[in-house]
Amino acid sequence: MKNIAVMGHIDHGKTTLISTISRIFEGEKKEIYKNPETILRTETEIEFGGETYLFFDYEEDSSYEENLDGTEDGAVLVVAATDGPLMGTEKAVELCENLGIKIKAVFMNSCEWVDDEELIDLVEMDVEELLSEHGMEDIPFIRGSARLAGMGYSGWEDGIGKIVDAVAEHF
Ligand SMILES: Nc1nc2c(ncn2[C@@H]2O[C@H](COP(=O)(O)OP(=O)(O)OP(=O)(O)O)[C@@H](O)[C@H]2O)c(=O)[nH]1
Ligand SMILES: [Mg+2]
Repeated sequence: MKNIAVMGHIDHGKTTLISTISRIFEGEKKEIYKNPETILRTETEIEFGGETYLFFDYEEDSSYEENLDGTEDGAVLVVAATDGPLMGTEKAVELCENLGIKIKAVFMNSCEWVDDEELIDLVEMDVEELLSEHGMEDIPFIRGSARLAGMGYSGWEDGIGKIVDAVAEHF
């Protein structure tokens, strides 16, 4: 089993992406509660190419520092195309660098809100700059919409497949 942390700024769509991956790849989605009212972690286990992948995220920023230990097999960085990289994005990249977790793909989310592709180009350049400041190069960028893909809009489902492809590469 490969453990893949879904990371990024608050509200950039991490949990939505996990639900969508779960739906498209017929996974088993689970929520782990911190207390009766608060979800700590959402995860889904899927099969792809003869391997099992567990995608998971935490509900609060700080939980990543508390819960990741570097034994994870990779990460997906989620960045809302509408916002670009924010503080939580930077924290995620720093944590991956410090723990030696490889970011296997950057998912540019909420792209349905951005009509102009060139604006997404600019946001991607910001993310690339952030990654290269931390010595990370050549990470695939995938554009999409976790929400629309999750709702079954077929044009958007491809992006989700590309994330899983990128994660599965080079193991
Ligand atoms: N328009 C749009 N909204 C999205 C998309 N993906 C997620 N959202 C919305 O963005 C909000 C935050 O999504 P979450 O998946 O909860 O984000 P998160 O990163 O898990 O947030 P935290 O757990 O609080 O850090 C929700 O209202 C989602 O419905 C998308 O592709 N497009
Ligand atoms: Mg969440």
